[in-house]
Amino acid sequence: MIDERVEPFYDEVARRNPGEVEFHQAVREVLESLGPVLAKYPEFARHKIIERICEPERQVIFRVPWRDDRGEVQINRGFRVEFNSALGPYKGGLRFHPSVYLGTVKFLGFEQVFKNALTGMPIGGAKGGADFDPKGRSDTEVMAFCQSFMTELFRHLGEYTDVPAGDAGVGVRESGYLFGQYKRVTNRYESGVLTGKGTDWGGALVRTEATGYGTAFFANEMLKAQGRSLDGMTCVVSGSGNVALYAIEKVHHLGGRVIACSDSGGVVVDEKGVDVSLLTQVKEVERGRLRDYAERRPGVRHLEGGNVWDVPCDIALPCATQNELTGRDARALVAGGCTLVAEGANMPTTPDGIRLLREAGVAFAPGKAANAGGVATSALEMQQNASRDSWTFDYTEERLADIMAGIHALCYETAEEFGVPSDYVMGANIAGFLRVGRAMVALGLV
Ligand code: NDP
Ligand code: 2IT
Repeated sequence: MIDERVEPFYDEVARRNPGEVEFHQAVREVLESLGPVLAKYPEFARHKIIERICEPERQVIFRVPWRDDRGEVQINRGFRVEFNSALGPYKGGLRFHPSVYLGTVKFLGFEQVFKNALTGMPIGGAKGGADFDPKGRSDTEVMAFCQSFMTELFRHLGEYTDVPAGDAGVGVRESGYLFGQYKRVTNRYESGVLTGKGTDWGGALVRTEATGYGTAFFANEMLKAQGRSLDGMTCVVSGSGNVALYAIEKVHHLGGRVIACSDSGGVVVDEKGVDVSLLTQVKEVERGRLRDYAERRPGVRHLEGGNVWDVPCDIALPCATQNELTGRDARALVAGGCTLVAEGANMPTTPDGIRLLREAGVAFAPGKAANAGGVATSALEMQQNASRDSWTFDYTEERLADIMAGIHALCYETAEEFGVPSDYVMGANIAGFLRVGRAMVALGLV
């Protein structure tokens, strides 16, 4: 339930941002945690921190014209929402997907502010993207789109200003075309302006793996706090993109077994444990479908249009997209014996889903804590670029594991301090808010 102290702030956000339902949802979830914070620290109300934190510092919307392989002109819409820079330069990914609109980018940017604060690194929050669909597009078309997108976006970026990275639909290929165009139009080899770069041209080792690895580390920390471990656990992961792939790999390293994953076409059930190298070949190298994975691996079932949450498991990691795990799915997970959910995607669980999981006693970690390993490793990439250095895989992975353990401890301890033990939603929202809010008070009315 939303506290009566914060209800008016929510109503105002809904009124000022009509139709942006995902943004309303993300704001509501954070505000629901803040009643006790306002009671304990009246200075936040005096400085109107809640009203200010819900209003992006800057929003850019632009036309992206480009020509496809048939010579036809295409027009897309590009976005960058620079949400908050109290803790550092704006930082957050770019998403290319046909469903992207202002409400998507604002919800992601808002989440990013708190997530980045939880990492403890000097990064503000932002998000961007376009309603461009890379599926079925040739390399030439993707390059034409990226170059046009950056021809506008570059003027808003800079290693001390705003530092994008990838998100759904934007991987190392797109980052290359984006960085190349930035370099060309600015005449600067400014490595730190973009993270998730290729490791041959300034990218950090482990950044590609970091979000998925970090989510598995976080789930393991939650289990440790309960005196358990991933060893011998069965796990279900939604999606089969960047985050899903490396979450699966790390769950296997930590002794668990991922028996199902999905894409927008369906589900594969692979009781022996998903074969990560075959999945990488099919999804990343060939840009194929999960159906193709099932065809090449004996004994694997492909359920066209199936629901991954119907597969009984101990642990569920939603790693595909927002609102993909509903109340109905939460009931199915509980009925199947699931005791832990950690979000690799951003806001994958609906409010109803979260409520049902918590009522059933399922340990639940929100994305802003559990998937923060991606952006944290982006900040490590910025550090390496700034010092013209590059670290080894093992050293960087150790740093990532430490950062995830630190975020877990911060959420856990904050929940205890506010009298809601083991509530990672409250712990993450309150700890993130306190870091950003305190910096905003210190920096004055800007
Ligand atoms: P990718 O584009 O690499 O992969 C997305 C995956 O999700 C694909 O397998 C896609 O299937 C699948 N998917 C999309 N919609 C659905 C759906 N409705 N049902 C089932 N599967 C679906 O994206 P990422 O892995 O990078 O991102 C996934 C999530 O993680 C997003 O919420 C993103 O914001 C979040 N995230 C990403 C980070 C990163 O570093 N990349 C960092 C932190 C969070 P298909 O191929 O069929 O489209
Ligand atoms: O949602 C996210 O945290 C990301 N897509 C990664 C952002 C980043 O800047 O690495």
